[in-house]
Amino acid sequence: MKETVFVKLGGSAITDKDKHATAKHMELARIAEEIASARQAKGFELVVVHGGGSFGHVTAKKHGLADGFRTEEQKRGFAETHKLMVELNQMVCDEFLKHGVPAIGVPPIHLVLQDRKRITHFDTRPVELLLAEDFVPVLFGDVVFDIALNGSICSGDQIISYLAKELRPKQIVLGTDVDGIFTADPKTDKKAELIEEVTNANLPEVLAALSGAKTHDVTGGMKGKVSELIELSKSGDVLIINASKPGRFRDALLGKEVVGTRIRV
Ligand code: IP8
Repeated sequence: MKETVFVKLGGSAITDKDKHATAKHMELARIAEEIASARQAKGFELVVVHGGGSFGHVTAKKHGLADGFRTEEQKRGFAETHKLMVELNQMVCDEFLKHGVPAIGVPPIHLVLQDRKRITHFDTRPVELLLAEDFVPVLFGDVVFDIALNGSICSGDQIISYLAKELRPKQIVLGTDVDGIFTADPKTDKKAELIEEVTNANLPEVLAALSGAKTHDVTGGMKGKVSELIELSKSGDVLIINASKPGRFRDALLGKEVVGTRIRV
C-alpha cells in the first residue's frame, strides 16, 4: 500500500502578508515543483492543505468574522473571504497541474461543520475517493458553518489535524517562511533561537514563549498553530520547515535531514 504524506503550505510561504490578496507566484511555482518531483520519486499519496495569508485573514478580520456572523454586512464578508480563498486555491492547484500533479481543490465549507470554532463534523469521503484514484486533494483554511456562531473560520491546521486522525499519514511536512518554531519572533528578535524538537519535556516552555507573538491571523497566530500541531503530532511525525529556502521541501519529503522543528509529543 502506498504511504500517505500531508503537506501544509502556510499562508506566509505562499502569499505576501503585507499586500492584500497577493500571492508569491514565483515561490508557489518553485514549491509546487519541489513537491511534484518528490512525489514522482517516491510515489506517495499526497494531501495538500494551504493557509489563508493575505487572502483570508485580512478580509475575515475586517468583517469581524473571528466570532461568527450576524449582520448582512458580515455575511457579505463571509462570502468574500470564501471567494478569495477559492481564488488562492485555484492558483495553488494550477501550479501543481503545471508540474503534472492532478490537483483538485476541495473547499472545506461544503464538508465541515463547527461548534464554537471547533470541527464537529467533517465528511472526509471526497478526500478519500480522490486519493483512491491518485488525485491530489488540495484543501484550505476556509469559512464554514458553525452551530453556535452561525459561521466561523476553520484554519488549515485544524483541517490537517482532523484529516490526519482519519488517514494516519506517514509524514506531515509544514512549510512556512521561517526555519521552524523559535524561542521568539525570528523576524524581529535577533536572539531568537530555533527549537529543533518540541517534546512533552519542553512543551510548556515553548507555549509560554509564543504567547506574546503578534499576529494578524484570526485563527490564533503561532500559539494557536502550535497547539493545533501538538494535536496533529499524535497522528504522525510532524516537521516544520522553511519553504522559502530552495530545496528544503523536496529534501524533507525525500526523507533527508533538513533544518526545521520536529514535533514529537
Ligand atoms: O491560515 C485561515 O486559515 P489558516 C483561513 O490556516 C481564513 O489559519 C479564511 C482566514
